[in-house]
Amino acid sequence: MRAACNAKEIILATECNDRPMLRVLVTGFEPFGGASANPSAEALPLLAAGTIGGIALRTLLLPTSFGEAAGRVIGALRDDPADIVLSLGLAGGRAGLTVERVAINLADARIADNDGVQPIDRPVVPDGPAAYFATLPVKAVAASIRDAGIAASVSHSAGTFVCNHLLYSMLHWAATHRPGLRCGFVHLPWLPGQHATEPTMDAVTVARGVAAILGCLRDDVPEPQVAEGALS
Ligand code: PCA
Repeated sequence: MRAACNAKEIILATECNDRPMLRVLVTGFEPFGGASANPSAEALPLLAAGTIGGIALRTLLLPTSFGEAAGRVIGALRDDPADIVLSLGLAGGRAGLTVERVAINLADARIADNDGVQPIDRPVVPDGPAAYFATLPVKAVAASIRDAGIAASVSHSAGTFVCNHLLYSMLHWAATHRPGLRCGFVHLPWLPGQHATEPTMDAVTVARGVAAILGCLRDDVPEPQVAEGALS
């Protein structure tokens, strides 16, 4: 299949030629923990509205549920395969888009999920490896977001709640069932008005950041050899 350029390609209006179409599924989460909104859910319709050059983009809103989220994604991919799953979620307190590098085989929930489930010290996959690395070029992705003028960094912990559970589950499924499928996760700050003192970012800026990520992935930007480690 070839990339189709059209006038609606406003977000990524760069060259769009003979490259094969990259199939990307972007997921977001419903609000959780008593909040009324989730930036990842708010960003999805903005992305769908902006068609992306060279990318066949689909979006999927997921329940914030340990038991449901990964199965929904896997079901969607069985119906209609993708090359990349890029998942989004809220991590209140973070100042920019944080590109997760690692998912760990641990569910240790500080609060219950939207099904009332609160696992403590449970593996995501019994007897699975302790951790997986995300299979996206996380430093290149973070740099592409910053190049768009939006704060971003690499994160070395996706936490131990539903987002980590989803990333681990997807990386495990890819490793065991879909070699070649690449999976990554980006955590987002609060939306404006969601928190009085911690950093916020509006959904349009988030969507612009995601568009920058999609361009980076479409263009196959290699991982730069730059330091982006952290002490914590
Ligand atoms: N953030 C939570 C789960 C859903 C979401 O948006 C997390 O970081 O695990």
